[in-house]
Amino acid sequence: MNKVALITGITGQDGMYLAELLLSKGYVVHGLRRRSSLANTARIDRIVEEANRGEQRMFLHYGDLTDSTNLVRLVHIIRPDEIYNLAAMSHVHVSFDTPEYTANADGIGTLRLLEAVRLVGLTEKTRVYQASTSELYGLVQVVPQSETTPFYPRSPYAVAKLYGYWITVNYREAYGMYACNGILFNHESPVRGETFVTRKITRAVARIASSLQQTLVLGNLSAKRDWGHARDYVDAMWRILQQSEPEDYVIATGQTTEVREFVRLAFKEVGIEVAFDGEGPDEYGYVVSCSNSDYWLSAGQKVVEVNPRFYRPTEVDLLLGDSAKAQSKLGWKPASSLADLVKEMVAGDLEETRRVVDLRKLGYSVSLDSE
Ligand code: NDP
Ligand code: GDR
Repeated sequence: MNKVALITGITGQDGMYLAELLLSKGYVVHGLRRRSSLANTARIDRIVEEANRGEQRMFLHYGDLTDSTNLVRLVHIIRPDEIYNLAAMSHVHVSFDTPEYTANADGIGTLRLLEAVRLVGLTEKTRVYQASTSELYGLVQVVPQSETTPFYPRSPYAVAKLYGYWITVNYREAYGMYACNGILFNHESPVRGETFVTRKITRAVARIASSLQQTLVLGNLSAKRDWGHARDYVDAMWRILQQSEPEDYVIATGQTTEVREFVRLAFKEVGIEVAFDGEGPDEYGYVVSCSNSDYWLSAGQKVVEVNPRFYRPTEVDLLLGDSAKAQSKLGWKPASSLADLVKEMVAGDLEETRRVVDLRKLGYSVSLDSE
């Protein structure tokens, strides 16, 4: 019998990679999608189509983590072997504007899902993965951060996820459920949401190189993140649910990089050398040299600006994970390097940019969204 999985957040970055992975392992995959006025399934349309060419192996259901009766009904109908709770309002900066909704979806939403499993009587059958986060460490006291490092959340998002973390532990201890937290550090890909910093940077690099954008406007350039590839990280999620005992795991690369350095690496991919000058809001990035004759950038040209509107009221300055436990118990390690990741992301955005340029050459009016 094929295993049955339910993925909440299937239309997001990780949902896409996880659905692909589970289908490749023979699972039947059910996904929770939100109703929206415009289609929100762009990331998974191809996967759904391929999965359902013969016998149907992928199913999408309307629902929302703020709607418990819907979750109970779906868990009752699907009776999943595994649930991956990836749905969340996942943007740290936005959570300062929508703190109550974030708490509802990311914190109580996790409870609703666990409670659905319990109410339907599936505590012995269904294994639950909770998408916990390195943001829990927040105001970091210990470097690197592992499963035993104390938490100090620094945003409404992280505080909501703290509740999600502990309610998962509590359902494991109280009801003997196989429920686990993956404490994942930042992971990115060409389908990363456009307002997270890596994708914002790679998209801007492609557009600036193609003369579709003048400058990249960012916030705190000194923040340091442990960035991995989403494809590697969904593999860790799956492994976490295949063990004999339910436990929590840190998933990270063990390398940390400044936002400023990510910018430099991304521009380097298109042959543009960038340097930085100034400090705080007065800092800017400028072109030192451009070795690609396709691009019309000249030395001294300003390509990066800092605007405090992208600063957060409370920031997480430094994240660096220690995934030794996952490496020894799950046999997991990241396959992609940061250099591979930057290359793949810039290539993806260049392709998108070329499409826009080509359409404009044909006389079509194509508008570009921006942050
Ligand atoms: P995305 O923002 O790309 O995807 C989030 C998903 O959740 C989308 O499918 C979104 O739907 C859905 N969603 C949002 N709110 C609700 C809701 N109220 N009810 C149902 N679905 C909802 O996130 P990622 O794929 O990057 O991350 C997956 C999970 O992992 C998230 O929980 C995130 O907080 C967590 N995480 C992510 C890390 C990362 O670096 N990527 C690191 C650590 C943890 P829609 O498409 O309609 O918006
Ligand atoms: P993060 O990711 O907050 O770590 O949360 P994000 O890419 O948003 O920020 C990373 C760092 O970059 C700094 N930064 C900017 N960030 C954004 N978004 N936009 C900017 O213009 C900008 N300029 C500088 C930020 O201040 C921050 O320090 C991500 C999400 O995926 C969470 O859901 C997940 O839990 C954590 O990673 C681990």
